[in-house]
Amino acid sequence: MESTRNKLIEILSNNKDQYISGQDLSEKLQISRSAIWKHMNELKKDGYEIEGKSKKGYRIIQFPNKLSENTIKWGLKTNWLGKEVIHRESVNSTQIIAHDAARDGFPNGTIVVADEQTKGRGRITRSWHSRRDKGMWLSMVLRPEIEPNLAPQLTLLTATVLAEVLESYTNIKPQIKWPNDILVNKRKVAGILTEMQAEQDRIWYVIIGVGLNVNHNEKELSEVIKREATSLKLETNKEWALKEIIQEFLHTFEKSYEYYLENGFSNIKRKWEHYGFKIGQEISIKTFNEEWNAPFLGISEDGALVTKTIDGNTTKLYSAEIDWFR
Ligand code: BT5
Repeated sequence: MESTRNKLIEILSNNKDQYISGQDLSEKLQISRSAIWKHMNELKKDGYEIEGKSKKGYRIIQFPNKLSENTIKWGLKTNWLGKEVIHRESVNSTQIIAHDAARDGFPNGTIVVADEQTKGRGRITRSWHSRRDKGMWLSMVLRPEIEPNLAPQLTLLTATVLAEVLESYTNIKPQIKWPNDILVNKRKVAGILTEMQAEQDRIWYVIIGVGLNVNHNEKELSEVIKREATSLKLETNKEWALKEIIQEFLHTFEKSYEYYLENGFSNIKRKWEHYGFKIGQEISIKTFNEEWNAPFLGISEDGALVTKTIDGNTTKLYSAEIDWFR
């Protein structure tokens, strides 16, 4: 049922400028014309605008803007990521829902998407502004068979995926600020939050949360973050279809994640360093109890920040805040 509908959407999408007859569709999909008619009605319920003309056939006029489990799934090209979608209009945080889902046994690849978050989370105790319908507020439930100490690599992997998707899809030039911020023109457009449940040598599950500002105009970026944040719309002067960005992200993530599980981190490291912000330059570093300036030398094979200590020795940092000189 679901795959027939996906195929139907694919055929309609590939024939946007012409009508395709009920007969053609019924042959291509190997279902009756009345079954096609039923599928069309389902699509309309989810916001697709489809024109049906007798003698000519069907043509898609408008794809839905609103998100729903169906609109996210239909046309999604992944094999396992996002096969289970939990969509809510308003939630405190998609991370919380995803943790619950993971504990309740939802499968690897389940995603949680919300139109709005009232208590979106950043790292530590920071918050994430998630205005209704303006961005991608998404969490993924993953059950990777890797050692818990490698989990930070997943944040870096996610950052490279976001950077790649933004670059290829919107044509902007993103940069990644270690470890988890995506910047465009030095302003933050996206953030990533990785949380996990693990034992000493085994991960039960990982929740990767991604927040991406998409269609905010200047006023809609809240006062607090306005100076440091941006959205795709502000950078490109156009509105973007959330559904398509989500599908593009999931598709690219799935490929990259599978490659990582099979081949390890080195490819991701290379990509990350390609997008890395301030690599080779002086940055300011803040750890739990110290603050100093040092060159940002790159990232290590295990995903740490490589820099120098105050005494000038090369060192790896696993958690720190970095800043730069504006
Ligand atoms: C992050 O934390 O950047 C991780 C953000 C993860 C958000 C996603 S949305 C889906 C999922 N559900 C959640 O509840 N969270 C995840 P951090 O590096 O700590 O950055 C937080 C800081 O970014 C804040 O203190 C603000 O300064 C800034 N900030 C908050 N909202 C922002 C926004 N919408 N755009 C840009 N910057 C923002």
